[in-house]
Amino acid sequence: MASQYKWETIKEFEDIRFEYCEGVGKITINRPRYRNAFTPQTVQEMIEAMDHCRYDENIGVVILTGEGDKAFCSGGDQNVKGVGGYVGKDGVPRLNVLDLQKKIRSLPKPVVAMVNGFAIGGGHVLHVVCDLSIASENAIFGQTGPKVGSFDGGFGSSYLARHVGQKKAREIWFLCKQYSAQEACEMGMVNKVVPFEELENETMEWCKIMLERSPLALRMVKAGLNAELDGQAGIQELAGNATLLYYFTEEAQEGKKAFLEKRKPDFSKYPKFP
Ligand code: S0N
Repeated sequence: MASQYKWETIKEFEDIRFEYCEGVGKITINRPRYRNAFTPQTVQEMIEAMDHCRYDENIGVVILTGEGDKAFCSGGDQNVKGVGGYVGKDGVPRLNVLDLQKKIRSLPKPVVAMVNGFAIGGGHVLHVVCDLSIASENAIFGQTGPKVGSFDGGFGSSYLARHVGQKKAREIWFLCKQYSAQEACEMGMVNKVVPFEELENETMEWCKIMLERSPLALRMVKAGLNAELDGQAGIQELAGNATLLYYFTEEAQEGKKAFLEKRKPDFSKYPKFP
């Protein structure tokens, strides 16, 4: 896909490309030889890039995608799957993709899955946890767990069911069938389907619109939508955002000032809204 955007490398990695353009951070899984399957190292690199996106004030929206026109991501690399998880270069088995899922979910900025081919297994779960999914017409979606000796009973099941409903989520997991981009869109787990050549342009158009919106409003609404499903962890995030906003008020400043000035705080002048 020829890009009309001038992507600048933020940091060099082995398994991913991490780039920036016009307020957007783009993370591309760069293992096309394995249909962009992830190893513990790939995941670790994505975690580092997501963390960068969190702290970089120039980045307002993040795109997650895969290299080439064959796959977004085909899940865990079966070549390094050992007993107890995916074995990294250090010989330790891990399932660190769960940490990546949590990073995507709690990043206080929208994350868009730009699905350019197969989104399968743990790769399917990655698009599920992204805030929005834009797919090319050649994209194919599905879970393989019960066929290949794995499953994701966390976000990969419960959050998927929120998108497509319980019956359909069970079908996706129990039968391990593959679905076209159009079917995925009709099910409610993809926002838009476009020809492959238009995928990046369309995704960037969506990103540009979000970049024009209030970042705090986007942050709060993402936290609110997550909170309903994420129990105490979701409430913690939403409440943390409320605290952030409270810190901006004079009323909160008065509490701190009074402590430092060794006097009683005077909150009497602050409004008690109905
Ligand atoms: C993606 C598929 C459908 C593509 O088929 P296609 O186009 O016919 O290509 P192939 O010839 O099959 O593949 C080309 C080459 O790429 C290699 N390859 C493909 N996928 C993988 C992979 N996942 N790991 C390693 N190699 C892969 C092929 O082997 C082939 O190589 P050569 O040329 O040497 O033969 C098709 O490839 C496919 O079905 N792939 C496997 C999909 C799969 O089952 N993935 C693993 C699913 N499991 C997980 O992701 C585990 C993690 C997980 O589920 C989980 C568990 C708990 C909590 C969270 C998670 C989570 O991940 O979220």
